[in-house]
Amino acid sequence: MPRRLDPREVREDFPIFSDPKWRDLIYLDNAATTQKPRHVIEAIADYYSRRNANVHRGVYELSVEATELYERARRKVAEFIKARSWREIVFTRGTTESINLVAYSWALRNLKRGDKVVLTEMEHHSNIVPWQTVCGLTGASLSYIPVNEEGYLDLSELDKCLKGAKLFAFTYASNVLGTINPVGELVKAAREHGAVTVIDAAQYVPHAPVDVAGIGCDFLAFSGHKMCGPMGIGVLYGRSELLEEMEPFQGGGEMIREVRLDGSSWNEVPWKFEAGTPNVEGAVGLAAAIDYLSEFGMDQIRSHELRLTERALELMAGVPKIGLVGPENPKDRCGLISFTLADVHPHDLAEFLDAKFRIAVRAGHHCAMPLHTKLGLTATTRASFYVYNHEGEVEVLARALREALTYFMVS
Ligand code: 7TS
Repeated sequence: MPRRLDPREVREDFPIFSDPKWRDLIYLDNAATTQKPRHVIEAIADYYSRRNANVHRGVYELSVEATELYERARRKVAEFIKARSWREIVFTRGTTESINLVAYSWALRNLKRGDKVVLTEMEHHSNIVPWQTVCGLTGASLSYIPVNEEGYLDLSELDKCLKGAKLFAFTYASNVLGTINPVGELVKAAREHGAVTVIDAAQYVPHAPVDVAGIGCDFLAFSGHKMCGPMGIGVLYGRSELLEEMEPFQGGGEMIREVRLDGSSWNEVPWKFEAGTPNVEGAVGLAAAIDYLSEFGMDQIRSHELRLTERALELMAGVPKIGLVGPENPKDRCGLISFTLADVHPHDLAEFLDAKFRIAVRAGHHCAMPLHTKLGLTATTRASFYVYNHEGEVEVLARALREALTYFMVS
């Protein structure tokens, strides 16, 4: 039986919320990073207190134990996203590094002048810039699936857009619009055109069940720190066949089988892609985070966030002069809402919410400048939810926004 998700009880699992300074904090910046439960913090402390050694090299018991912890974490991740094998899981520093790995190890070596890379207009910079760099180096061209007025991808010309594409990279869920994209349909279309697919799942894996084998994508990236895990650890899922044929991303220790003065050969997948001493603490913390989220089950987490999003959209829609961004239907969104309020600058609004109501939200372009340009905005304010947020907090947010109108003398 999964543990019942009562957000007020969940909050007690997170030491930061019992710190006297932050007890009344309404933390609504979960799309940037989440807070960490005791379970994760203790797993990391335990690793350094009782298990710390370098991995894959020692023959002594402590190193063998550390290696087991690291590799067990990999198996847990594989199970969590339903990969066919743990060999398809590469540990990285985060989503950004995972995407760069594909850009440099796959795209740089497989693209040539005249080839086509397709992205969407709703991408985070980390799913734009690496492709711009690789296209610049190879002479491949870059095009974008447009976003429509309602905040969805305009798929009316999907087939035309994908014609001749070698690679199609897109986000599972937008960190600004909240839109959840129909990834199954996108992968299917890409496969029909023979394009390799890369999914940026930074805003989805933490919030709902994911089945990479079912989706059929070639690559999928996410970060540990957005799902209760520590910073500096992330995952690249890669389909075995592709990982096998790819060249390494970085060179150094760990990723080699043999080094001679006249050349080297590579270790097996996935270690071929993990040069140097890995982030063992990060992997251990990520495994603890998966255990923690699995207590509730990802279906329950999704339902909880959907309820909160529905309530927030309903309350926020009633605030005068608010401009809500993204799909109207909460079911098509992950648990985040970006908005504008009259002509109040998002940074001023975020400061007001923090100073007067202890509400932490993000303000700015959220590393999605092209999307903001498309929306005709320079910045938005964003509230994003997780397991410890409850309806009472959403109600305070809506009230605070009304008060902001008075404070900033919006007539
Ligand atoms: N892709 C998406 C969709 C994201 O939202 C983010 C981080 C990244 C990639 C990069 O993840 P990283 O862990 O490698 O940094 N997004 C945000 C955000 O929305 N606010 O702060 C970070």
